Amino acid sequence: MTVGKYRTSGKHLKTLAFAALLACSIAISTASAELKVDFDGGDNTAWALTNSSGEAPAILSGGPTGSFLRLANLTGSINNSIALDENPTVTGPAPNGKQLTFDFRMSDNEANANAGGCCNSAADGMGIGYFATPLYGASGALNPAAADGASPWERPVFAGAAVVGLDVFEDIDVVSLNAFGGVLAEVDVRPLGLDLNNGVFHRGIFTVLPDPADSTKSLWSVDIIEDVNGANPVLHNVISDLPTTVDLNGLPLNRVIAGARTGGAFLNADLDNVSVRFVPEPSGLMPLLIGMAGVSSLLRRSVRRGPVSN
Ligand SMILES: [Ca+2]
Ligand SMILES: [Ca+2]
Ligand SMILES: [Ca+2]
Repeated sequence: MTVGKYRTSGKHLKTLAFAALLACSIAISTASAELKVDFDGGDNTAWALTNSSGEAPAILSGGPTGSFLRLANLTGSINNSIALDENPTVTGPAPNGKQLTFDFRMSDNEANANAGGCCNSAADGMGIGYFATPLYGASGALNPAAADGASPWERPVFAGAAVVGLDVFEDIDVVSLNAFGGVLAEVDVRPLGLDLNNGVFHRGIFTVLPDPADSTKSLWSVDIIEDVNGANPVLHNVISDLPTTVDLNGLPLNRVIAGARTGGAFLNADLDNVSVRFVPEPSGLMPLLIGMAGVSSLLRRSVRRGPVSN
């Protein structure tokens, strides 16, 4: 199936509804509140880097969409972050929902071996999400993964945060969704045909929408557009409409923080095109949302829970 620009792997209607919603939100985004950081002069939100161990993060030029942030390079024992300031236009209650998108690129096992890394596997991975400002502050540099005993970036289980993790060690490809200090879901994406660290940019999309059946809950999804800058990008529904106990009217104030880590095995971990937007007012989108809720209840996929190798 082809939905707009994207070929889909799921071939079901949820994808169609999602893609339509995404297209609408992109089309409307110029007129609605949005956080945007692209490292090419288009940033509307301040950010700061933290180098907690190993080599420092750096802005590099020459990516497929201009400059990008290299959070980790192919050396050992790195722990780095980028913390965006709270952006008042996309923080606080989001009764119609909210969407975080980010482009990520990680290098493969061969690059790790060529750089002298151990274990026949790239490592470790990266993560990105929302961090509550009462706990993490509203501005300035911060690496919540830096404290002793803190969660690692590729398995980002932080209190007062909702974070997507991308874990590739040891020779795995696992996406996790973590919130409130626990793991909501973890998915091995290899059966989807998706390689998280094949050296090209993929686009992660973390969407929170109202749960039409329960106002005390919301529906959380993670989708990945494989090879987003390539000739044939593919949309993968990784986690679909997971009911989660968050009332969007009570969504706390928050800021976006991302980070990456290496150990005895290494990877390049790159980030570009970070955006956050509210799902627009329902006037134009409610038919889509209603349709989406209808088909998703029919087509909701089970999410693998419990232990996946980490
Ligand atoms: Ca860029
Ligand atoms: Ca992989
Ligand atoms: Ca791991």
